Amino acid sequence: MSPEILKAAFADNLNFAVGRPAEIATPEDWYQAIAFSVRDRIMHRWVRQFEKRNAPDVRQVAYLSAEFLPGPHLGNSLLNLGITDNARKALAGQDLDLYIGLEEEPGLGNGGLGRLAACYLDSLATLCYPATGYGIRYEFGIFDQSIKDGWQVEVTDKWLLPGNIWEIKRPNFAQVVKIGGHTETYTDEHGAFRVRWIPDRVVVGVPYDTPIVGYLSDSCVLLRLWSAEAAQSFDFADFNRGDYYGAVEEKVFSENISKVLYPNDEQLEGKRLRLEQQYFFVACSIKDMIRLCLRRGSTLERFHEMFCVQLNDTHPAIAVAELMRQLVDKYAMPWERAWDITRRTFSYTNHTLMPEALEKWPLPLFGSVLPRHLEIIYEINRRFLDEVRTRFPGDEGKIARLSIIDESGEKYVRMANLAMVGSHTVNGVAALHSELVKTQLFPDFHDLDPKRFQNVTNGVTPRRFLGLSNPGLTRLIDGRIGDSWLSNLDRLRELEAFAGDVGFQQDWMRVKLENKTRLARIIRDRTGVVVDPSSLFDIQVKRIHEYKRQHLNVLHIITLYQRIKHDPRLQITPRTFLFGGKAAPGYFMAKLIIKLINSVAETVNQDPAVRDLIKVVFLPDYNVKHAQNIYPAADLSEQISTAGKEASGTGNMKLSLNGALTIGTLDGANVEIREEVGAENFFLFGLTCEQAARLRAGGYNPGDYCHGDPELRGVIELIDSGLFSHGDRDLFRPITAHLLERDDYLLMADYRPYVNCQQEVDHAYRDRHHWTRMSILNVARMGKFSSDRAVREYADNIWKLKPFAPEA
Ligand code: NBG
Repeated sequence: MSPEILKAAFADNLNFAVGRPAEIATPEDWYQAIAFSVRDRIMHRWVRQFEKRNAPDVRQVAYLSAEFLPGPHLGNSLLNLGITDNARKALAGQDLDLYIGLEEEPGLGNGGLGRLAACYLDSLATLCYPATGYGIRYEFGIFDQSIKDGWQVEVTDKWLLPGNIWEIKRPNFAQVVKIGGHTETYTDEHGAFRVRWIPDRVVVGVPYDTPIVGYLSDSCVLLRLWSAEAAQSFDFADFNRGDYYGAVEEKVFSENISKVLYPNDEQLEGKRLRLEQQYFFVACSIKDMIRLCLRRGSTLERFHEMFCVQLNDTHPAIAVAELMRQLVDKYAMPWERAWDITRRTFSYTNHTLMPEALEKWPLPLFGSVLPRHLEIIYEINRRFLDEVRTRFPGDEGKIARLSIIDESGEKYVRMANLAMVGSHTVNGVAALHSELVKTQLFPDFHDLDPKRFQNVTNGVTPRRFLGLSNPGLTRLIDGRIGDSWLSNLDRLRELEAFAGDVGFQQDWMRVKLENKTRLARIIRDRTGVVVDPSSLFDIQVKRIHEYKRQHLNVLHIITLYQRIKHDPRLQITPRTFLFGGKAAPGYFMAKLIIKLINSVAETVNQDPAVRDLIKVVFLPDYNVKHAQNIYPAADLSEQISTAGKEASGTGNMKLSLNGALTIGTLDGANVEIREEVGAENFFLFGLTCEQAARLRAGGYNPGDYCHGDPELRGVIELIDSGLFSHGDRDLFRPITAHLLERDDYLLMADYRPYVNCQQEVDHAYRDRHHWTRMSILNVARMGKFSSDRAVREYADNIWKLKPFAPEA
């Protein structure tokens, strides 16, 4: 696509799609014109792809996920189409990056889980797999975070306000979804006993389609997001009776279903609307697949040959019962046959061991929203438990644990058990996590059928997270090993040969410094804090959660602060500590940790005794867009969760891919990152998962650690003294009291090893050539963590999916 053609396209779209001649066009208008032009270029791939995907013998994957976090589209689409440079030329004199930066991101996810789904779409498209991502078009995505007086304030997200050029509404593929009501039995025309569901509400799901284009692949996949609308905009019966408001009310009620994304970590139990959301998008998606299957002239007997469906965590697990309902109730298929098809269709990825995130629904609530599904689940469960009884006669404990219904107290439907029973394969998201899924989470299912368990270690797309975010490093790498590594990340290995090359190291340091200088400007503009780009950038960006232990990082900062105060001549490596991340609005401790970070920042940054040796920054509103500016500037990546708690992590991969060294525990994918980059290029500390378990089993007493370590005691006392809280001695007491009395996440036990390890970091950074060598080796050895590798593993081992042959 030559610059001339693009230039003409921009001008045309500015005139005809945006309707603003160049003389009066604002940057927003230009953004739109460019976006329309890029979308046009994607369109013909999309049309061809649709035909190919729906050809009679093609099997495709449907990735069902309540969350997708794609990030802004324009920059990435330009990169993937290979036209960024020509677009720049076409805009001679104008600032393409300014326009790219104007795009609102679709924040349709909380964090790692939604972002992983987006990385997988990028890889599915790049590798030419036939795929559709199905999800919810939330009108309000994850809240925007601002910081007032050190506290998080949630502001409603308004991503759709400026309009969304990347989506196309498809009212002709809308689906009707039933909710509530009751069931009835009847005898059909063949004399067979049947059940029907009489709902008390129906809503319409309207799909909005966004094409996701692959990297230089000529291919794209479809992201189909469902939006809820009222069955009729007006109930004319009510309207004619004069009840105008009553009629409108129904519309508002229906539209509520796709209104807002629920922030995770919060107590979701009993949130009816959340269950309705899950069912809503699952029902629309299953019906859409059935429609496509029948449209291809196939019978539903072959459903599982046309579609494999991946359940991204348990949020879409109701799909198991919904497919059964469709096959048995609507298409009159015998139960056994329908169950066989269902089991061959689904596979399930588990993304967490945290008990509070394992979804369960109170039985009465579940039955009132989905009465028919509850009956179907009972029948699935009855048959399943009968099988279990024959294999493990008399083991009632096992039966109770395997049951889809939790009957230990108040009754619940366990979504993870439903997903397990209804899937042919379950996988965890890192080697360690997949082991824990077998041994801790589902040991009884593992006894029953060990072959069903697999591991697929997460991966991230190098396109967005290196090619797009870090053009400086990309150019440097291209200059040495060519540019094919972006679609074959293993080729980064070739950089190993240059790890000791002083010239290359200098270029590497220069790029890092440029990235840090850019981030320093952003920090100054957004927070007013001035940081030194030559200091060590120590970065922890991720959701705020006690298990991720941002407060352990804070304890280290206060330790350094204390040391500097005690010894005015102390020499340490100057550091900038950067935090970013949102806390669930209802998670008190997480919000207090944000306040603590900001309070420590305020005190430390202003204290002249610190001599600017340390700076602490909390960058508000961490999201994909901001992440893209942060990763390239990191020297040190904080991956310090309590071992056994972080399923995988993906930020750890993105940071390392951008040349940061990791300080981390043996948790999640850290274990494999360390294996790949080499123990000598990784700062390891802390308890292992087994040690943590033993410590807890032996009666952990966090107070002992504190009393036995004067420095740690000093840190806790400093927090309790009110120094960071304008004299308020109680403000942070919930944190310190928890640490001393319970310390669920073992910060006290890991404190000393962590602080000592940080000292090693401090020393290592002084030898810049050695540090740079380690940084180069980290990048060179990140090939495994490409989402291309992960998607290939899913396709080969779980979905049994073949890519399209490349076009001639
Ligand atoms: C998250 C885990 C992360 C993991 C992502 C993607 C949930 C429920 N889980 O460790 O906490 O990297 O999933 O797999 O959001």
